[in-house]
This record gives sequence, structure tokens and C-alpha cells, in this order.
Amino acid sequence: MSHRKAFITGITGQDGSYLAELLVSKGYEVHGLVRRVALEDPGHRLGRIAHVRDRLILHAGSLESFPSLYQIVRRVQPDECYHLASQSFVSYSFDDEFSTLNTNINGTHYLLAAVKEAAPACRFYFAGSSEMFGKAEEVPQTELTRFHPRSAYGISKVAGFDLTRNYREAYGLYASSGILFNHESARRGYEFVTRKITSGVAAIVAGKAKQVRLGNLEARRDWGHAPDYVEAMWMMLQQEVPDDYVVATGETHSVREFCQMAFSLAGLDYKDYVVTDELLHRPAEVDLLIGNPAKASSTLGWTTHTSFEMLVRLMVEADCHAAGVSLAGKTIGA
Ligand code: NDP
Ligand code: GDR
Repeated sequence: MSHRKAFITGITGQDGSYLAELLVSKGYEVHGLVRRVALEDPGHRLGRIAHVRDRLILHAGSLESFPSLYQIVRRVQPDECYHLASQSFVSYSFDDEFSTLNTNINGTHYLLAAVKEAAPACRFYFAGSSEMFGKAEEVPQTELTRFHPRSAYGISKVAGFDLTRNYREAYGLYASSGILFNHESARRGYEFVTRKITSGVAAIVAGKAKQVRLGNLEARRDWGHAPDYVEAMWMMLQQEVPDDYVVATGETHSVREFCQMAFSLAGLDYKDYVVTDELLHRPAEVDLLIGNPAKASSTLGWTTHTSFEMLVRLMVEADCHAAGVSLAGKTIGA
């Protein structure tokens, strides 16, 4: 078993929770950054890590505060630092560009500076995003595709990516970025389109809702399963040399196709339930994303284990289970 120490920011989020599980299973001593309010309201805010909570060491701090990050890094002396915390909802970044840019850019900068000063041998992972490609200039996108972000969120991730590369080149920090395409799961936040659809299907089957209101149904994304993607993060930090990697399935589907599949699993026609709303369209949309994971596959040995249909099914089933209904509409246990 390993005695390595890992520090995860964003440990309460979708990816942080799966990564914490993975690292605990590998024998790491796992430390996590949480906001103070999370410790005050653990039932609500630590839900995704409740099942591994007793094997984690949580530290109160914030991306907004360099001293808080510096002190934690200095005390913990992690061998690996996974920087996942961010304002991650693209849509919200149009409503509040300033806080998205401040939190995501400064937070990444503070953490890089803290690691450089307080634990320079620590290996650093930055959660980059396919949103950096934005109005993508080629299909599929690779590590060499030029960035053209279309939101404050995308811009903040390009800045974080550049900061990470610069700390690697200027200060010799072991720092890698994953350029991860959309990845979903039963732990996905309800504001993201996949979970909005699958929780909507469950609510309709349970008789608690009549429709799902969505924006652009034609946007296309490369959707994978989050547990597969946190494996890639870990693999990146096990390489001899730090580098950047696209992590994706190499398949793309529209929001409409996601709806079609999710509703059909419950024996329903999405056209009877999905309502489109202009207000849910974004001021600048990212129309088509599809990644080429060839480098991650050949260098890391990474591969996805979950097909699009498996992903939709596991999310719909989990939401139906939580709503107390089976896919056939029967109450579980009835
Ligand atoms: P989530 O939105 O599920 O989690 C975000 C995490 O960041 C939460 O733990 C949240 O804490 C924390 N956080 C937000 N703001 C702050 C702050 N100011 N101080 C401290 N912590 C903060 O995101 P995901 O797990 O889906 O994504 C993880 C990372 O990967 C993000 O950086 C995201 O941008 C990026 N990414 C995600 C992809 C995806 O498809 N999921 C694809 C590509 C990149 P709290 O619980 O307190 O709110
Ligand atoms: P995205 O995910 O912006 O790709 O960012 P999201 O699920 O929010 O949107 C995907 C696409 O669906 C369209 N859409 C809607 N989206 C939402 N949220 N709600 C709706 O009602 C709706 N209707 C249509 C959107 O316009 C968009 O085209 C996610 C986040 O996890 C980021 O943090 C991450 O970096 C990227 O994935 C890769």
C-alpha cells in the first residue's frame, strides 16, 4: 500500500468525490479543501463524500484566500495536488463573469504559488476543460487544437491552463493539465443538462412533474462517465514527465439525442415532455465538441469503460431509484 499524501480541492464536487474514493482505495492519505460552511452543514454539503468521510482529512479554506491555501499545503506537504475546485457552471459564468474569473484564475494562481513555495516537489494537476476549445477550429479536438473560449468560464480555464504550463516551464514544477471533455454520473449537479434530463425523467415517471424545460437541443457534446475520468487524472501524475492530455470518448451526441435515449428508457417519447425555452439559450454557445483521446490512450494507457447508452441508463436508473420508481413506472417495493 502507498503512503503517499494527496490534496484535493473541490473534493465535495462530482469529480472530487470519485477521485477521493479512488485514492483512498490506492492507500493514499487523502486531504481535501472544503469551505467552512461545508463543515457547519455536513449533511447537506458533504453528501457526495459521506461514505468515505471517515477516511478523509478535511481542511477549511477557500480559493479566494492565498494564506488559507498556503498554510494547508505547508502543513500537509502533499505528494500530489489535484486542483478541481472552481465555479464550474458555464451558464452561470454569463451571469457573473467577474466572480467566475476571480475565483477560477486567482484560485489556480494562489494554489500554484502555494505549492511552489511550500511543497515544490508536489505533483500538480489542473482541471482544464474542453470549453477552452469553445468555437472549435478543428474536429476532433486534440492537445494541439487552438483555444477559442466562448464564456468567462472557458477564458478562466485557458488562463489556468497557461498558468499551470508556465509554472512547469518557468519554475520546474511538476504540473500537468487534463483537457477533460464533459463527464457525467449519478453524482452530477442538477443544473447540468444531463442530470436535468435524467432527474426530469424520474420526476415525470413518479408523477411529480409534467415537463422538462431546456435550452439548445442541437448542441453536441462528447459525454463520458466521471469515474473513468478521475482515473486519467491519477494516471497523469504517475508519468515521469508532466504533460497535458485530452480525455474524451471520441464520440459526440446532441442534447436532443440524450433526451431521446433517456426518455425512451422509461418508455416515453421526449417530444411529449421536453419544452424549449429561449431564456435557457446561452449568449455564446459551444456547438460541437468531440475529443481525440489518442495521446491519453497511447501514453497513459487510459480508455473509457462506459458507452453513451450505459451512461444514460445508469443516470436514469439512479434518479428513478432515488425517486422511488422503477423504469416501468412502478413504485419500488410495491
Ligand atoms: P462540481 O461543480 O461538481 O464541483 C466543484 C467543486 O469546487 C465543489 O467541491 C465546490 O465546493 C468547489 N468550489 C467552488 N468554488 C470554490 C471556492 N471558491 N473555494 C473552494 N472550493 C470551491 O465540478 P466537477 O466535479 O464536475 O468538476 C471538477 C473540475 O473539473 C472543475 O474545475 C470543472 O470546472 C472541471 N471540469 C469538469 C468537467 C465535467 O464535465 N464535470 C469537464 C472539464 C473540466 P462546494 O461544494 O463548497 O460548492
Ligand atoms: P457544459 O455543460 O456547459 O458543456 O459544461 P452543461 O450540461 O451545462 O451544458 C451542455 C450543453 O447543453 C445545452 N443545454 C443546457 N444546459 C443546461 N445546463 N441546462 C439546460 O437547460 C440546457 N439546455 C440545453 C447547453 O447550452 C450546452 O450546450 C460542462 C461543465 O461540467 C464544465 O465545468 C466543463 O468544463 C464542461 O462541461 C466540459
